[in-house]
Amino acid sequence: MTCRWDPDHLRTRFVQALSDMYRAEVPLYGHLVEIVRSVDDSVLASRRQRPDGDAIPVEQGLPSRHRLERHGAIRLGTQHEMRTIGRLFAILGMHPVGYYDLSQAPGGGFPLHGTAFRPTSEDLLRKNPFRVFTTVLRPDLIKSETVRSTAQRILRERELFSPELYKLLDKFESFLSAAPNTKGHAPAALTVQDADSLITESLKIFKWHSRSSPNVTFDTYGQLKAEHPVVADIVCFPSAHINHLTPRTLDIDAVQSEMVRRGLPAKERIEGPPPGRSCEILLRQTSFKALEEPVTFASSSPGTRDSQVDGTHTARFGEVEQRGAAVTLKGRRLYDFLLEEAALGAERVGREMNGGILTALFRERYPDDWTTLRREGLVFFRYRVPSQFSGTGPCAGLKIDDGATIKMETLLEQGVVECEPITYEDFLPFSAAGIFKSNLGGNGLENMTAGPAVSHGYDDARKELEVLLGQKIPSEIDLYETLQGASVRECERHLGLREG
Ligand code: OOG
Ligand code: NI
Repeated sequence: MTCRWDPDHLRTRFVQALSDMYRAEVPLYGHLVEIVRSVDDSVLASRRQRPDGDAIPVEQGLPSRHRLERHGAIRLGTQHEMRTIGRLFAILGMHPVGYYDLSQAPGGGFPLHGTAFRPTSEDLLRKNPFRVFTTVLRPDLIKSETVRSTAQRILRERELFSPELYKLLDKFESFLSAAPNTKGHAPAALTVQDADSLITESLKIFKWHSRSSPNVTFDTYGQLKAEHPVVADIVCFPSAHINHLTPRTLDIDAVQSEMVRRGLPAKERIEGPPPGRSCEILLRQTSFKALEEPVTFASSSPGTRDSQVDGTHTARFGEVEQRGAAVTLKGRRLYDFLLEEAALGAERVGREMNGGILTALFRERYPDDWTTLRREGLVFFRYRVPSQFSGTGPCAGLKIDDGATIKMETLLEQGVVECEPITYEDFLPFSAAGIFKSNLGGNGLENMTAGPAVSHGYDDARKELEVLLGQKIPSEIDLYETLQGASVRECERHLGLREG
């Protein structure tokens, strides 16, 4: 049977399969999902309304957008692995957006480049916003030369992808390039079986193996871990195990308390903006900490009869996120500045950054009503003309906020245009470093606190990842800017201000 070509449908199937696999592998994650559902049900019951359209079912038979997991994370070892993952994710409608420089985290950085593979258009995000925070090893940042060459040798011998997967990537890609205008109908060559196999073969890449790669002994694991736990995690296993999945919640503070109440090993603090704001911005995240799981390693003396050693590895956890509005560059700089101030304040009094300092700083410095956030250009908005005003424009040929003739503020005051904040769909480097830190533990990572998001060398590092990937990585802020701009143009058209 031929199959309907639909990356969104494939992405949804992929997330569901990944979620089922992860829940079976890490039962505690299933527990977290239950907590999120019960918290969200209570929030919805008390609000008696639907959150930004998210609780509306996407398609019959599919779970609502809100119920779908929002993101997962993987850590890769080589350029080949990164490029091949890029090919797979493109078929699922996910493309690299944003660069996260994880090498600059104060108190101990990570030898990693980071980006998020995600849907880029509003339409595709609405259908299923799933994204994967993807990091790749930067061997040049591994300090020990011996560890660097050992890591590179092991990775050269690793094959993450099955021969079937390579064939399927070729097949889907040739369909994509050969028949871009088939309006959803694949040529006979692309079958339902192909789509099923793509999911099955993909899951193999992200599956957990409780056995190290055959060429990794217990001692080698120890050496790599002593250099940096993330190096051991990336290099020593035969798969790129998914290390967490993350549902979105409507009340992350309630999820955090519930995790503690039920005895889950919750992370100490919620990453991101402080609690208690009326206007949620960016992203708040927390997790239960990674589990220590049994792993079998090859012994250091191959050839002996008992050539296996039982050990453990700590990598996999469960996370939860609460999303707010996307902020402009100005809004982001203010956020970064206040986070840094809070970290410095905490340092001065010799404590870890705690919620109190951050809350106080934000209360004082970060506006907390939508009108001020909009007027000060701190948050991105989507503008629209309510249907009763559509086509009523008296001033054909004019543009909003251009030449000061028609002000968006005036249109908003008159109710001719409405607006709503655009949801932030990306990640935060401070928060990501905090998540990494609490899930890798040990080895000099303890002192890590927040630091500047845009570090020295940020542009060079981003370019390095672009070369490695073989494609440009758009900035997330540019994408929101484009989205906001397109909504303003659309308003102009509806009001008859512009041709088109
Ligand atoms: C990725 C950690 C970052 C997030 O949500 O910020 C992350 C990892 O642990 O590999 O997922
Ligand atoms: Ni995450």
